[in-house]
Amino acid sequence: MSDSTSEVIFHAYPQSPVSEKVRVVFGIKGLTWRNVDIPRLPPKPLLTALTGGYRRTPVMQIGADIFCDSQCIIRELERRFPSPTIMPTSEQGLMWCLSRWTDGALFDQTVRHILGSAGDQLDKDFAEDRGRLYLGEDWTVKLKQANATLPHLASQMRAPLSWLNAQLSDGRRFLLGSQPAAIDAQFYYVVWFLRGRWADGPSFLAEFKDLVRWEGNIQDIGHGTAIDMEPLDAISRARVHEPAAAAGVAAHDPQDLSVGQSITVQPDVNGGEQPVAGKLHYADAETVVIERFAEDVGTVCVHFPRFGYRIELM
Ligand SMILES: N[C@@H](CCC(=O)N[C@@H](CS)C(=O)NCC(=O)O)C(=O)O
Repeated sequence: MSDSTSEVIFHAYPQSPVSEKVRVVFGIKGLTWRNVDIPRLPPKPLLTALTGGYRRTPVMQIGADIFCDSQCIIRELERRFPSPTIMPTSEQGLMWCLSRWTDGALFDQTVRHILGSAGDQLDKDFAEDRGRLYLGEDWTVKLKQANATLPHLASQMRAPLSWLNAQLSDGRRFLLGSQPAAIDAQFYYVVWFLRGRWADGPSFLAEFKDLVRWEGNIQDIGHGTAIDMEPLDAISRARVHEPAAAAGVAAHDPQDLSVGQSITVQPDVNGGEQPVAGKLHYADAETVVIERFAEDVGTVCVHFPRFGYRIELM
């Protein structure tokens, strides 16, 4: 078990598909981690105290460093716990590019499919929150459209599933061969979401025999070892530590950023989300880190991916 400086604290709720992706990575790496349960719906004051306003799930904390977005979380896990690797082949660059598609277009399509198929059965508050977050201001119209075009949405899902099934049809255990990789987790969570939350998911997926075998192989990996933690203990943990993130801006920054600038960071989509404000601490092609101070958490560094996020100068 790691000490309190390096212990991985994971803020999530069990039904969250994006969190399932990270839990699979915990499993591949055989990690012991602390699980903080967060609410499924805002407000989430004990989470946003740490992030400065970012409300999505999951968030990872290590001491006073807060990692937002599974892209950033997975990269940090690979950096801190390189063995066993989640990049077992030489195609790392291509795998990161492909994962931007699984987490972007493919995940969005799955969300539309699942929300659309649930239609009027969705809890009102949940529909309002997720509708606005994922479908935009005219979410009620988009939800009705999705509900009216479910066979089309299923056809859009069937093509990538058939490609995955073909990839696995030589009997390999995982997408890249005998070793599980990040890309397995990055596809698996979408399939997990579809199977678990779309009433027709299990019968739809039954067509893809090798894919179903692969789902079993991923489930066998497990989630590592989770030990529950109280949200207030996570906040105290941040307060008693200093952030470990390095400071600096890598060369060729397209926004000409510099350390200490006042900036905001937010997902680059129209989700109605609160930007996170603070001082720029670090930026390179993949990552941006904001430093912020608040009474309850002290000084924290909040890490975001650069891809998919918008930085604005204040
Ligand atoms: N790009 C983000 C997406 C995160 C995301 O949209 N997560 C969903 C849950 S699986 C979410 O935040 N839903 C709203 C919420 O939990 O408040 C990531 O990879 O972490």
